[in-house]
Amino acid sequence: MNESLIYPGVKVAIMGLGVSGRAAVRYCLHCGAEVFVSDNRPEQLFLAEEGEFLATADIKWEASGHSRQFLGQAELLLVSPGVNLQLPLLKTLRDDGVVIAGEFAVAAGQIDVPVVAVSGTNGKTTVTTLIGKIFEDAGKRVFIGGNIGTPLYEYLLEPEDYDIVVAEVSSFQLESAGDFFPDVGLLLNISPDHLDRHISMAKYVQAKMNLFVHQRSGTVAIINGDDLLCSNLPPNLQSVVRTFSKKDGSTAVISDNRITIDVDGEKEEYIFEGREDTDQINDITKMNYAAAILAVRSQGCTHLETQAGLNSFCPLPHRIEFVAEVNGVSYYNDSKATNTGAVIGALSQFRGNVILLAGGRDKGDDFHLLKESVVSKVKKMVVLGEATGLLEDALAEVVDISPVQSMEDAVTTAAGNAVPGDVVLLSPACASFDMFTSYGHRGNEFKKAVLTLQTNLE
Ligand code: UMA
Repeated sequence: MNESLIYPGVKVAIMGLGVSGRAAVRYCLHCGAEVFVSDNRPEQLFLAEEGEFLATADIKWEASGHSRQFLGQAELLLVSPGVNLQLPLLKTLRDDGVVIAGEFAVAAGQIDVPVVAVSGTNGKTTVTTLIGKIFEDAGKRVFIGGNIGTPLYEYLLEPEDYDIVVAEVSSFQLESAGDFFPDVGLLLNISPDHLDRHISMAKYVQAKMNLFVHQRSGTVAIINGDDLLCSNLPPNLQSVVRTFSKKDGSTAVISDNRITIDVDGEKEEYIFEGREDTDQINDITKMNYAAAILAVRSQGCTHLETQAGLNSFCPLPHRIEFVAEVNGVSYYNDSKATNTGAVIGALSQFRGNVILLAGGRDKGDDFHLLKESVVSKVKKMVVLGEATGLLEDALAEVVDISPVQSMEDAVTTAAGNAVPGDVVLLSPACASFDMFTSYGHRGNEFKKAVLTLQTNLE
């Protein structure tokens, strides 16, 4: 354990009072710190949304923006994941001597059990959940947290005894993670995402590599051996590197319906089955499973425990999720695909004849990256939301595109253009916040529209 950054009397400012910020406040107060909260929501909205929480916490606060005067009172500034570290104010505060840190820098150093941390552009939540489940089924007491939704501070606030922590960690969290290092770090894949925040791919990759930079000897780095960006590891790595890949010679090798791993020279096999209309259990899922297998096997789970956990794992909703077959057309909800890499991955799982529903809020992605997959798999696109124009600019020359105003329209337009054997796939390549509260909300609205269509046609 590291020395705690939070101790009695230390002045801590918390920037952003969301899920992470509220847990940070509770943890800092628990440790006896003096707490200042600063949030950029207009004061009225801030009070309406946070009034109840503020009434329970003895803190000073400012809203409607962040000021040097208020934040400068602190010795330590805890930034929420959504705070852009490039804000000029943060540089000023740093120059003023304020130490800036995030959830992982503060909390992970205080965790006294092994930490398995999962990052990557796509698949993080699935792999975090799967690893947690395998450990739990094997009898371990597991804390699952981080970007998945339960801030790591909660681990420190809960009196329960855990055996292991499994944390999902985003590039935002890795930017402010200080010298955090996981006992096992997994990097599943890297493709363009959040470029509105990271500005360049180089900076995004650099943030992801923070997962490994501070690892010590005896720790493990698990990376996607088929992803060049993941393989470009930082120099002087202290951890043992294990790879999962479709190539022979990797620690975990993925082939048709099995994953073979190398355990000290011995081969160990894991076998799967899946739906027939995608390529059995899809390749993306197999890569995720391979990463999870390497992680749990490195932390004491047996072959049998691992296979049992995999067998009983139910894939999470909104990820290439089969919804229904209506008039011979299969409908899939992949609302979690909020970047081009995820859409390319999803399309690769279908043989063709896809009607693709896409659009939403652009995150700085380059939609031209979809061209090749769209040409080979997509017969028509239906687009909605703020990114409609950008999608049309990038793809109208290679595919017929119909813009629509609502999810219901999207589904009926897709249905009107589909023939038996086609696949209608919601895989948006964008965030959902222009029209929905979350990707889950968007996926549920899609499913609702498909089920309405089914009812109307029956
Ligand atoms: N805020 C400010 N100033 C800023 C930015 C934000 O005051 O400059 C305020 C806003 O009023 C906002 C509040 O901060 O209401 C929320 O902060 P936040 O955006 O950091 O979000 P949290 O609610 O604290 O949730 C964060 C993660 N959110 C983001 O990274 C955007 C959650 O990941 C995570 O589950 C949670 O901490 C616990 O660790 C969500 C996410 O979308 C699921 N992550 C991205 C992804 O998965 O792609 C990275």
